[in-house]
Amino acid sequence: MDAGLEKIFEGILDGNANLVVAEVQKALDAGMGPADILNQGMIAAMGEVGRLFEEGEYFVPEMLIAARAMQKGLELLKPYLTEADVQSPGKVAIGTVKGDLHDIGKNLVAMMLEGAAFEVIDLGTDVSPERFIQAVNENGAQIIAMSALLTTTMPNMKNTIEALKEAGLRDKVKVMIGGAPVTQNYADQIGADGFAEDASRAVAKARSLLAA
Ligand code: B1M
Repeated sequence: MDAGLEKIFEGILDGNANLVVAEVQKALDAGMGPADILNQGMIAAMGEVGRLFEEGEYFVPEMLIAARAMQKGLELLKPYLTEADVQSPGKVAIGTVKGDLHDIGKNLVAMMLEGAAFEVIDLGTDVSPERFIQAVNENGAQIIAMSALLTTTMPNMKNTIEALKEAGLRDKVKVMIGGAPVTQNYADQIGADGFAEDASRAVAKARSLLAA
């Protein structure tokens, strides 16, 4: 791995936000592509954090400070992931489903959607089906985008789709889902309109859902 990327990777593992910000800036100044910094440095590091947690070497506090360091790096990267002068393809309400507090992946998807000129309503984490419904009724969201990182919270994606049906809104809005444990198969099972494996595919999926 490139030495700068290695420092970003290690900085996230150590939860050293200052180091991550400094090294992301250095990498950008050196002309490295933002997608490489993101994928090879930052997302790879969060994968390693997950592995260390599974092996009992990291506990929740270590995961938390690693996540904070990642968020700081992402803030710096955000403007570099934006496409200029593109007309808005539509409005997306995004949130992590009820019971789930993981927001790095969700923030990344929101960031990439904004970068592609979508109007994004970020509902945050622990979002109830009722809150998603409100975003359709009151904010005119055309896509509901749900993220889940826990197998125990994935059923709340299905619950939200059921709630949209009960509210008579299912035909008025597209539903897109994603998150580490989520699969295309699960999306088909619960009747979601789309699934995306990562943030850049999420942008392509959102575009195609609105074009359909
Ligand atoms: Co948590 N956690 N965590 N955690 N955490 C996982 C998810 C876990 C897999 C770790 C592990 O065991 N290896 C595990 C879940 C196991 C399971 O469900 N089977 C786990 C657990 C168990 C827990 C707790 C229960 C721990 C505890 O308290 N005992 C607890 C739950 C709290 C809760 O939510 N109620 C918990 C807490 C936390 C922290 C708060 C400490 C922290 C989150 C901080 C934050 O988000 N602000 C945290 C973290 C950091 C992780 C890991 C290490 C990293 C997640 C991450 O940010 N990845 C994670 C391990 C792992 O995933 N390897 C883990 C980087 C991010 C960029 O990827 O979110 O997958 P990801 O997003 C990707 C794609 O999935 C996709 O795009 C992104 C990439 O481009 N994507 C979408 C995401 N959403 C999308 C939506 C779309 C489309 C694509 O369309 C709408």
